[in-house]
Parts: sequence; structure tokens; C-alpha cells
Amino acid sequence: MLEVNNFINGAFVPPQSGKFLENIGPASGKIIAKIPRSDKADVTIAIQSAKKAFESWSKTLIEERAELLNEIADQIESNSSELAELETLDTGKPINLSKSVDIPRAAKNFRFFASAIQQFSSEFNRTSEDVFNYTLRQPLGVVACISPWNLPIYLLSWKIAPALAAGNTVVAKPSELTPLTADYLAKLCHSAGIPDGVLNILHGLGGEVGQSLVEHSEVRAISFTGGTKTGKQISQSTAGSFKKLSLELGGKNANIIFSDCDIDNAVKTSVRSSFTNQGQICLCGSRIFIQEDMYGRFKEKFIDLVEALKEGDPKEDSTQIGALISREHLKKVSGYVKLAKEEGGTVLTGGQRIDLNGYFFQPTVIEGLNHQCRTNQEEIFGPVVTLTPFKDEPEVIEYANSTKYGLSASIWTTDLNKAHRVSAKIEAGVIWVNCWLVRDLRTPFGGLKESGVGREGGYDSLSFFTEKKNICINIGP
Ligand code: TXE
Repeated sequence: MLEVNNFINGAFVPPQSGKFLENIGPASGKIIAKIPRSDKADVTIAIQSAKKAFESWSKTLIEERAELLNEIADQIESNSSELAELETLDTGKPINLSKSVDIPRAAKNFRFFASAIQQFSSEFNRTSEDVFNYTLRQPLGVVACISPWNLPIYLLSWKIAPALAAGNTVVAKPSELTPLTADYLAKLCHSAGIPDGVLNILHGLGGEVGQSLVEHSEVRAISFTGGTKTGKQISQSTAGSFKKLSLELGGKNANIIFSDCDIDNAVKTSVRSSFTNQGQICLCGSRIFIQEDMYGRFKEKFIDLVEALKEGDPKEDSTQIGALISREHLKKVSGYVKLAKEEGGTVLTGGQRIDLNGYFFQPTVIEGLNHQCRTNQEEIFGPVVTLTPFKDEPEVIEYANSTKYGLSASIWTTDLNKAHRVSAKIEAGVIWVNCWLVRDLRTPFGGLKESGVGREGGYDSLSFFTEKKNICINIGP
């Protein structure tokens, strides 16, 4: 069994209370680690250490910060096999996904912001012959980075890297369900030479250590990815203190298949956008809308490919569908399949638990539901998608925009005008045309409506983690 500790002021320490939680492996249902059940006392110490470290870290030359971030990226790359194994053990995701997506992306996040910060320049404005203005971008101080369990190191590093690059010090809280790669990352940062207190990582429950962290008066900004319900709670708890918030929340994304599309590409990518990471990615396209005259053909090809997906031990290289994150989540997902049937849906494939020890559930495709029913409105966040036919453009735009979410959408068509027209009308922060999850780290990422507030990525992340200050100088006689 692994033992995880908090990382505070450059040291690995147990929680003040001496209390620990059990961490369960989703593919076995067995305890794999003991992690700190941190609370307010640990938050206080971590914030003190981050606050002290801010004094010198914020004055460090940008080149030096960039050098450290690149060193962390090097360390992630040289330890990628071990990190991938830990990520798979902790999440139940197929090892191939950990190796090809999660770990390389964590290294890329550090490398990307090491480079971006060096191009993130100040603005200068000549107001008149005698007056000029310039804008300083200053780090905020201590910031909180709170990340979820679906892409543990990928999303944690997506927050930590820009925060540090911009000169802030960080107190991070990874999900209590997936602490292992965060702990390993702390060790790598330590051996890369990160100064004491610049990065602190606290483990424990969201409602305890997470809540204390967001409420702490020294925390100037919170970058959070997780459920909409938690996002609302963080908004409410911080409303009076005017902390900067970046909230990346849930989604119920539309995948729109027009009948003029390249059907084979649309089917192949839709299988990925439905079931990658067992559908536990906020960007998965869980509502597939298919134009009437292609519905039958699409359905047949789609089901064939879904049924060919290889389920099983996430440690096997050939596995495509691993375990869901927890027993509780498995219950939630299977509850939605039951609800879908009650709402009049027909399960075309899947719908059952997979007969293995851990929390496995079959890739599930359902048809025959109204776009307004709960199955089509609420975030399931699992391997469950619905197929719904549509007549024309106005109808599918209405369907797509009918939920309270607005994170992403995919559109499949060979008609360029239609692609632009529909993209502009869909209420979502990210639209993919004839592709899915192609990410350029320079581009803004985030959602509308209940999918969140703010944008991360490239200069948007660096803007979030800095405050602009205008300085106006009169050089006249
Ligand atoms: O997320 P939580 P949960 C969605 C998905 C899922 C649902 C709930 O639908 O079924 O959210 O998942 C910390 N103050 N997504 O319950 O609780 C928590 O410890 C401060 C979508 O696992 O939001 C963890 O580190 N922090 C999503 C993080 O918040 C708190 C990815 C996220 O956990 C806190 C994950 C509090 N009061 C789930 N309460 C996406 N957008 O990708 C919890 N936390």
C-alpha cells in the first residue's frame, strides 16, 4: 500500500490531525493508498509557507522561472512510465491513454507556459507628447488550484504551470479520489529544485480542506475544475471576498452529424468522443444528433464500432474501456441508464455492469428519447450516449442549445458555410468541426452558462494569474 503525505514548504509531512483516508483502486475495488485527511490547520500552514515564498518567487527573473518549469517537464518525461502506471492504478483508465495523453500533456503544460510567459509582454501607450502609460502585469500572490479525478495530472499541471510561470505561489488540492500522480509530481518538482513554499500540495476531502482553502483570506485566485454543483458552492463562498475565479465545470455536449458529412470519419471519431476515458471527460459528446436521412446508416456503423471496443484490465496495452472512478459513480451511471428506460429510451447496446471486480460499465448507446428528458439534460459523465434524429439546421440548433450547459460541441459536415453558420449559433465555448479534442494550448478554453466562468489556455491563463496595473507618467516640463 502506498503512503501519501502533504507537500508543504518543501517537505513531505503528515496532516496536523494525524488522520488519513483510504484511497481505493477503481479496477480492483481494493485499498491502494493512505492519504492525508487535511483540514483548516494544514491550510493555514501551507498558506503561510506560500505567502513567505511569494516574496522572492515573484521577483525571480522570468527566465529562471521558465528554466525551472522546463526542468519539471524533463523530470516528468524521464519518469513517464512510472507516472502512467500510477495514473492508471488510481483512475482505472486504460494504460494506453495514460501513456499517450495524460502524462505527455502534463510535461507539455509545463513546457508551454515556460515559453508563453517569456512572450507575455507589457503594453505601452503614448497618450500625448508629455504623457505616456504603461501596463504592468503583476502576479497575484497565493493562488489555489483545485483539480478533479478524471484527468488528474493533466488538469493539475494545466493550472499549476501558468500560476507559477506568472510568479504566483500555489496551494493545490488534487481530488481525494486520485492523489497519486499529484504526490509524484510534488517529488519531481522538489528534485527539480523548486524553492520551498512555492508549490504546496494538500490532500483530503473537498468539503473540508478544499472549502477551507477557498475561504482563506490570503488566497487571491481560485482555478477550479470539477462539478457544477461544487463550482456554485465555491462562487457562493467567495462572493464577498472578490477573489478571482476561473471555473471549468460540467458539460452535456452536442455531437451534430449532418447527412452531407464524411460518415466513416464521423462514426470513428464519435466513438472516441463518446467513450474515451469511459466518457469521463467534460468534453465528451454525450448527445449525438443525426440528420434524419443518415440516421439508420450512422447508427449501424456506430454500434458495430462500439461493440468492438475492448473492455477490461486497464493495465493491458490493448484495453480501450477501463473502470469508472468509484462505486458511487458507477451507481450514478447505472441509475441514469435505468432512468433512460423509464423515460422511454431503448438501449441499443451495453447498459450493464461488466463482470469484473472493479467499477466497470459497458459502453452504452440509447435511442428514442426526447431532447428535453432528464437523460438528455443532466450530465452523466460516463460511457452513456443518446442518439436523436433531427430534421434541419434550426431544429438541431434548438436541441443543442436546450441544456443549462455550454462547454463544447462537434459538428460534422462538408458544407463550409453550414459549418460556420452553425458554429456561431451553438452556445458553447469550444466548437470542433470535423474533429474532436484537437487542442492548441494557445487557444481559449472554457464554457458558457453552467459550464463555467472564465477562459484558460495561452495568454488567457497568464492573464487570469496576473493583475494589470496602469501607470501614467507625465514627462512634461
Ligand atoms: O466533483 P467535485 P465530483 C462532474 C461530473 C461528476 C460530478 C461530481 O458530472 O459526476 O462533477 O464529481 C474538490 N470546496 N465533473 O463530486 O466534488 C474535490 O475534492 C473546494 C466534471 O468528484 O466537484 C476535487 O478536488 N473544493 C468535471 C474537486 O473539487 C471542493 C470533472 C472536484 O470535485 C469542494 C469532475 C468545496 N466545497 C467531475 N468540494 C469536469 N469539468 O471535467 C469538492 N471539492
